Amino acid sequence: MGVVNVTPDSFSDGGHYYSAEQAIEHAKKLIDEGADILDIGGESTRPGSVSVSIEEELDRVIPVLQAITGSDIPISIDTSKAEVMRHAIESGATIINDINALQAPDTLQTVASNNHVSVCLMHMQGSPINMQANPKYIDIVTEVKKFLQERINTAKAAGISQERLIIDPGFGFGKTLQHNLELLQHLDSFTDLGVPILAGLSRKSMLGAITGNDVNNRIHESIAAALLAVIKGARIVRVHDVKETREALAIYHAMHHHTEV
Ligand code: YH5
Repeated sequence: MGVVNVTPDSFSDGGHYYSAEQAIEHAKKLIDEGADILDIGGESTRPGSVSVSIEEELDRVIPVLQAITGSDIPISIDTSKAEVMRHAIESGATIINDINALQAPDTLQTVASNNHVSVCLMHMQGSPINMQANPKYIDIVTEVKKFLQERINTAKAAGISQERLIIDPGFGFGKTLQHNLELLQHLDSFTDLGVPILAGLSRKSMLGAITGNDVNNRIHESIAAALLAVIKGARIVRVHDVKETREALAIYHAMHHHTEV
C-alpha cells in the first residue's frame, strides 16, 4: 500500500504533495512502481496534529480520488469522518482506512451500507493531538488485541462481514518505542483474529529513535521494518517507498515460494 499525502503540513513529504496536482503525480509514480493499493489521506495524523474540517479534507482528497479512479488498483481513503467516507466511496474508493476504527458517529453504518467496501480498523491510544504524551499499557499485545477483537465484533454486528475487515495495531499511535517493538515482535499473535493484518511502520519516529536518522532518511529502516512485519504475518504494508519495498519483499517471496529441485 503506497502512501499519498494531500496535506500541507506533511513533514514526511515536506509538503511537496499538498496540491492535488502534485498528489496525483505522486500517485501515478507509486502505481508505476508497483503499488497494489494507494492510500489517500487529507488529514495529517502525525503526533501533535489537529483535525481539519470536513470541507477542507474533501477539498484535498476528492480531486485526487477522481483523477486516479480508473487505475487498476484499489484506492483506500485515510479518514475517520463518515461524510468524507461517503464522498470518497462515490469517487471510487473501495477501502476505508480509519485510524479511529469506526468509532466516530455514523461511520459503522456508512461502511455497512456499502457492501463492496473494505475497512481497516486501527488501534490508537488517545488522539493524534495527545497520543505520544504518556502512553501506558500493562500488557500492550493483550490490550491491542482485545481492542481489535471488540472492533471486529462491533463491525460484524453492524452488518460488515468478516471478509471486508482488515486490522492494524497502529504503530506509533499512542505507543513508546518499547511498545512498538513489542507489538512488532508479537505481530503474529494477531493472525488468529481471522482477518488480514496491515502494518504501517514506514519512516516513523520509532525507526529514527533506533538509528538516529531524520524522517527523510529512513528508507533502509523502513524496508527492514516492512520485511519484519511481513515475516511476522502482515498481509499489507503501508509504505512511502514502494519500489524499494517491493524489491526487498521479492526476496522474501522467492524464498517462501521456492520449490526443491
Ligand atoms: C498506520 O500505521 N499511519 S499516518 C510519523 C512519521 C512518519 C509517518 C515521524 N496512517 C498509519 O505514516 N493508517 C498513518 O514520522 C495509517 N496504519 C494505518 N492503517 C502516520 C505516518 C507517519 C507518522
